[in-house]
Amino acid sequence: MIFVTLRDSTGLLQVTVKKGLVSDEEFKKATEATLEASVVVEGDVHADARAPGGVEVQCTNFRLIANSIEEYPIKLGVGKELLLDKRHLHIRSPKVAAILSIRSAFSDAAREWFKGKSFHEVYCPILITAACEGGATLFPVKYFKRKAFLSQSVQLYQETAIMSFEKVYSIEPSFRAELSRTRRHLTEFWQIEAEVANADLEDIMRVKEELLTHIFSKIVKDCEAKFNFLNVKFTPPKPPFPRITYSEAVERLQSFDMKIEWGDGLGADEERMLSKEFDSPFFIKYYPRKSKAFYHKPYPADPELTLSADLLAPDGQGEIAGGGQRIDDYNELVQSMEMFQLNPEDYQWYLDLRKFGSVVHSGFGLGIERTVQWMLKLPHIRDACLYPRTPSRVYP
Ligand code: NSS
Repeated sequence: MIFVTLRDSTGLLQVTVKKGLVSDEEFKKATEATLEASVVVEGDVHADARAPGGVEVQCTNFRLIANSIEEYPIKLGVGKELLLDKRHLHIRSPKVAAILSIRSAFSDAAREWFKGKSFHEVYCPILITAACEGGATLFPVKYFKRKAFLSQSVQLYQETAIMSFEKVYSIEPSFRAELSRTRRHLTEFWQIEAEVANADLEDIMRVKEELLTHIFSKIVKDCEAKFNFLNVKFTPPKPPFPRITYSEAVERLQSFDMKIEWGDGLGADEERMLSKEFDSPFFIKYYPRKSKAFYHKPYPADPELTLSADLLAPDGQGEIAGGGQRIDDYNELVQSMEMFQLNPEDYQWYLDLRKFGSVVHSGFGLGIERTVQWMLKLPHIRDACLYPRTPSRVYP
């Protein structure tokens, strides 16, 4: 008798191929089948508590469709680099598939929430000419006789679309030529981004909070078996998420003897330290102007600060979403561009939005891989991708 473990999109199934129950020719084929061969099996299903899924199929008809023509390179104990080089094969592993399907459920749940709240999905360009998040991390692309870049965020284009739709969202890739080799940086990642007309900072923080609350509760219900299979316990955090200010964050860090001055950006170490203080995602708001991108609206009561709010996840994960209120005044935006040494000429279309009937508006971007990494306690962000892209990896 031969035991075959069969895998399809629904999971694993144990099959027994017994001499006498199949033809001699079929039995021979079953003995020849190698690891990862593709086969078709017909048979009778029997309950068997020892088998994965609690059932076993006794085969009555066995067809070998295609055998492996070399030894399968992925075996127990192979190193992480080999698994990444062979990612095109490793994604067949039920563990990888479970992570990827939770990620897929994540964007499904987001779409469901946006739809219920009358947001319009917009599809923004990836080939762009003006930086959203600063020139240092732009990927240049030769665009015929011109120079273009890969999008870092669809935000600026979403800001144009709210003038038609008021509430928009997009689920699109972002690219950053960041040489950061950390467990939470990719050069290509996906964001769920939203932009809302007539919404201020507090409004957009609530949108972020409600969206995530919906995603978390929907996923744990719909993907319960996958969480169990991955042996991950995830308890959806309850809103409202705690809110602290940037200045409070700096004071806390200084009280832990971390070397940080008011005005510095919060790096990975600072975020990790702060995120150990909370057991649910939490907001940090009012970041200083110089630590944030040019489009953030200064806080009217203290123009050194911005009407911004990042969302950080606990357990050492750190930032998973960024956003806030945008500058809606033409002159203020031109001044800000100058302050950040950007050329207003490059942003004519973006400035036009402030010339012709500007409105108060706010938005955010949520990193999908970072959030999935946190939910599933993955050691590295690349585990949350079908094909991770990092400074040292664009293959396969
Ligand atoms: O740079 S962000 O903080 N903000 C923006 O791009 C805004 N323009 C979004 C908006 O308001 N529409 O990036 C947003 C999120 C951030 O919180 C992370 O979760 C994720 O995007 N992110 C990354 N994930 C993986 N790798 C890298 N390098 C990365 N950079 C940002």
